[in-house]
Amino acid sequence: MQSDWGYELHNGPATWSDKFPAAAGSRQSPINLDPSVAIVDPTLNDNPLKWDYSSVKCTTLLNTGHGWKVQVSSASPNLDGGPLSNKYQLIQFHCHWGKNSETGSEHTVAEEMFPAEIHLVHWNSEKYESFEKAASEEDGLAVLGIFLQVGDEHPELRKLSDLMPSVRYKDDKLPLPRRFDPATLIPNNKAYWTYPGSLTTPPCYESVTWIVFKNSVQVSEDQLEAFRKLQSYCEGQKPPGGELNGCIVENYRPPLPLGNRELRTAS
Ligand code: 1SD
Ligand code: ZN
Repeated sequence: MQSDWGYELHNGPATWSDKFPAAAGSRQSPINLDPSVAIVDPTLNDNPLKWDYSSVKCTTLLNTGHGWKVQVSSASPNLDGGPLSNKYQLIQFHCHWGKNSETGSEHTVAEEMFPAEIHLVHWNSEKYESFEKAASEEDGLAVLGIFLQVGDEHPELRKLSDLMPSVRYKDDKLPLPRRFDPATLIPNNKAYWTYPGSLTTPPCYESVTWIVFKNSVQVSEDQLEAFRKLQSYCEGQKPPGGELNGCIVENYRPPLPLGNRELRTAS
């Protein structure tokens, strides 16, 4: 079955608020991260942002029809500090990318796009019972955003990019055969921007504390090409046509206004 939203003209970001009213709100994501409007808030370092994924198991690689996603099992919280007042737990990570390396990221930096952006999605497991309950609460989710830049191959990500042909079609999934460490997706320099925002896909709930790293990590053009070969329809079905012709590319939402929100950085 085709999803009722996507990234083409007829079902793309400009149409989402017809079916998902939150998409028209004033706390939406992504945004342009403009260094000249960021407020320097040294108190973000009073209790530094920290993560520990040592007990996390990355279980399944899935083609959602909108991208690839890795499902994670984790018994305890693994992210806290920085802008967060509670402890959060990793549930999944996924990626957004373009049709070529000129486009792809959701957040922009001084209006510049990166070729891709990874999202590590966490839920507030100290305050809420489940991801589902947390997903629509104002302090329910925390997402770490990481920009990908074209350069050297990312050796850990290769464990996923090599598997893309096995999840070519929507709903294809695969247990991950080798241990994957999500911490390798985070740049060595931990500087970040943070602001209150939303899911960047329907239902666009305004529930996310965004933490986007200033430094990017490198991936090879071949690794991005492997992502671009994924298809948005199920195996055996006819490609849906439309301008993307069933290819999962351009799966990013363009930036929305910051409005009267604060964009903060520690230094
Ligand atoms: O796009 C993802 C979506 O796939 C889903 O994972 C959601 C969390 O339920 O998060 C959004 S995003 O805001 O992390 N892009
Ligand atoms: Zn995302």
